[in-house]
Amino acid sequence: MAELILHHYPESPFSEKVRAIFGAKGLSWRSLIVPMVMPRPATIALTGGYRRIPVLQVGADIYCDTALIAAYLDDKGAGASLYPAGHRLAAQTLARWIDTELFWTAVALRFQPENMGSFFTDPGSAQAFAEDRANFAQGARVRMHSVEEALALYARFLAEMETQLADGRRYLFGADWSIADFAAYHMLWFIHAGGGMADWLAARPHVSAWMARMRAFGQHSGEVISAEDALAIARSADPLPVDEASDIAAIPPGTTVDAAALDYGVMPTRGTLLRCDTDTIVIRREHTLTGPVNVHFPRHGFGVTRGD
Ligand SMILES: N[C@@H](CCC(=O)N[C@@H](CS)C(=O)NCC(=O)O)C(=O)O
Repeated sequence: MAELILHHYPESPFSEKVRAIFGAKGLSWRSLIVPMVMPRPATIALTGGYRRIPVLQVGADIYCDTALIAAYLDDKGAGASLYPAGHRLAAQTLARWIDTELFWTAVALRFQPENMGSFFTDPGSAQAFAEDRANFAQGARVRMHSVEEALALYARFLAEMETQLADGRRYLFGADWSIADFAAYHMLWFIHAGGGMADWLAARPHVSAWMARMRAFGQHSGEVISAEDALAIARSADPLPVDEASDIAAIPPGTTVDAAALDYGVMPTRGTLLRCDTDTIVIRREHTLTGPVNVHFPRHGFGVTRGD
């Protein structure tokens, strides 16, 4: 397997999910730090437009969205599957709910003035962030949560977690971790990174002990790689072979398509469709900086339309 290169930034919660999976599975990885705001020329050359973070690069294959990144990593490294046979449906469904609904609660809570910690180093970076995210939000179809709604939803979620963990289990669904643990972890990590809600965790000993276990996984940092080296790796690699197929009769393999997230960060990636099935959408594209690359998206939460 080619090296795992994560395009990410330290403050990004979804990146923390992947960093924790790397740590839990004992995977070595390389760290390409991108700025918290655009532009990110190397990463965009590789994805072809998709701008959400993180992105996992493995040679000339680019995996977008942590749901797909986690699925890709599942059979790599050590330890239990992220999708345990007895809890596969429940764990994935909970992870999806956390990554969508609970995310907007986390955003509302983390950006409270008393809970922001050192998220912004200076007023200039706050202004640049606000402008960048206004651009990012164009075309989004999501409902933001008010602080009141977020406080109530988070209190309820923590209470349910505390009850679930009260029998002494190590992880949400038992003795082994699942994707739901990593999804819950990155959201709590984000909410509590500012330090303003520490008493919420202190009041819940089972959640606190679980959080300490999960936090330990995120401590393993990757070896730094430059954007130039990551691009050179893509250029010198061939994308993995793909069995061409499409379950959309009107969009067969070979069609020029746009693939994009359906909720937010909807900037599309244009390329040639290689595969579209219930799991993934795979697009071939080419850029002078990267050579041919295959860009992979999960099917759930993404759409593909004709691009010509
Ligand atoms: N469903 C996506 C969500 C990714 C996401 O929202 N990432 C945030 C950062 S944690 C983002 O891209 N924000 C805008 C940006 O960084 O440009 C995933 O699981 O990867």
